Amino acid sequence: MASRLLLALDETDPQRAFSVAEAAAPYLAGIKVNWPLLMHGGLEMVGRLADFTSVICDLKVADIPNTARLIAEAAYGAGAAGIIAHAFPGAGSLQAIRNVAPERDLYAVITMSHPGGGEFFDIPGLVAVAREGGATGVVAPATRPEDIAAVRTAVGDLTIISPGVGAQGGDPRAAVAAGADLIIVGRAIYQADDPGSAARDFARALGD
Ligand code: BMP
Repeated sequence: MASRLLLALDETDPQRAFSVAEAAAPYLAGIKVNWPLLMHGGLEMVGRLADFTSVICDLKVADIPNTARLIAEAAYGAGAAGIIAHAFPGAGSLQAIRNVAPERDLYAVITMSHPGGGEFFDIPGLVAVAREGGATGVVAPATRPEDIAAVRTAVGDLTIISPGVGAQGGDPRAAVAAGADLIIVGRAIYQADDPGSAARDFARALGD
């Protein structure tokens, strides 16, 4: 069975990021990189990490369509298999990203995992934007499985990726039971004494 685990590689030391990626890669469906690593290691990190597994650029793009397109050209051009964008700027901004690389992935954030992170997010409305904008998947919080279930009902068969497991306290199995396809884990893996075994344990707990 394929892994359901995505590593959120928010490690800020590029060398350490590579060693974590190498150790964890056999247990992963992919690596998600966010601003902290990209700001320290540069966009070239994407292509280098893609040697281990597929890389999703979590840029949380939230801009007008033209700027969203320019960001997407840079990230897909660097080798990203997917990009994460906010849904709230609307379907036009998502479509601008999608049009850059229609064969790759685009994930839209529907609601967020931190305390209060659901306050200003309208789940059915943002799922409709994600679908109209051509998203291939959505982001929904493992800290609130009831929100994942609501997203699953609205989103049909799009992929749901769920952060909030480990350091934020979400239960990975409850998230999968509620409808998540892939679970995102960051600190609980890259800050572990042995990131390879931590990744293996999460992957196994998810049934892999
Ligand atoms: P950690 O497992 O260390 O809490 O990391 C979670 C990762 O998922 C971080 O990169 C964070 O920015 C991201 N994330 C999140 O935690 N909640 C959301 O709602 C959306 C995210 O992208």
